Amino acid sequence: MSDSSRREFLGAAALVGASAVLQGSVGAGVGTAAAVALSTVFPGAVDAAGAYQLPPLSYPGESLAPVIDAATMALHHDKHHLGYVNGLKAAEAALAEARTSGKFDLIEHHLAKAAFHGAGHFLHCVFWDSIGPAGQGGTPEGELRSDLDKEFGSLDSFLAQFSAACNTVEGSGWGILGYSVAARKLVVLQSRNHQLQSQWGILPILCNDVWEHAYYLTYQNRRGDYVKAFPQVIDWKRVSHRYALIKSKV
Ligand code: MN3
Repeated sequence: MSDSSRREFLGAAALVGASAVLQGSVGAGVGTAAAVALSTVFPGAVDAAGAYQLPPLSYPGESLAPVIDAATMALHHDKHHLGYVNGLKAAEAALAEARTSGKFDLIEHHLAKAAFHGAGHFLHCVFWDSIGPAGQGGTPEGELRSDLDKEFGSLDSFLAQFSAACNTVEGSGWGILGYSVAARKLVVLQSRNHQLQSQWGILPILCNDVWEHAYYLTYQNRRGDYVKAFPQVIDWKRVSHRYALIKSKV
């Protein structure tokens, strides 16, 4: 993929903030440097050669129970997320073909597909890297701890805002703790579906998937119960590490 088409895709996926991190590395094509840069923000999103991949989980799927049951983890990761990876690859291939044909209605169609599957792929990469074995996630560390205190007053106050975002997003969507590259501060926001983000220039640090497939087997329609239990599976060590890494680069 060329430099310009990759930037165009990132914009289409409403993840334009990532370009601040990626600039300077994607010019050489999709190589190791680009893969490393992309994986800083979206862990495991691409393999060493830069191809989109389903990132392997770094913990047993059953270790998040009872907050997230094993069957939900397996279906969510192995089926739902894989669908986004395959959908993104297919959309990009179709988009390249449509561009050479100059059929603008087709380009628009496949851009929408790329936005949907691409945003789904990238946010799920952050999601898997935000969670871990139940009750073992510790507390925010280092710069993340001090910045959460600065922006929200306390960890409890942040969690209250984050949970409210997760509970009130309409339909399917996400609650996201993000880093605003321009404002240089942490923000809580919502994203409906994947691609309808309420703010641009934000790099996701921690996110919770509140599509029904993320919790329905255990919680059925009780999204609030899932959201309330979710902090028990946040892996603060990994989230804090990613935040420090991102902040050092943008
Ligand atoms: Mn999902």
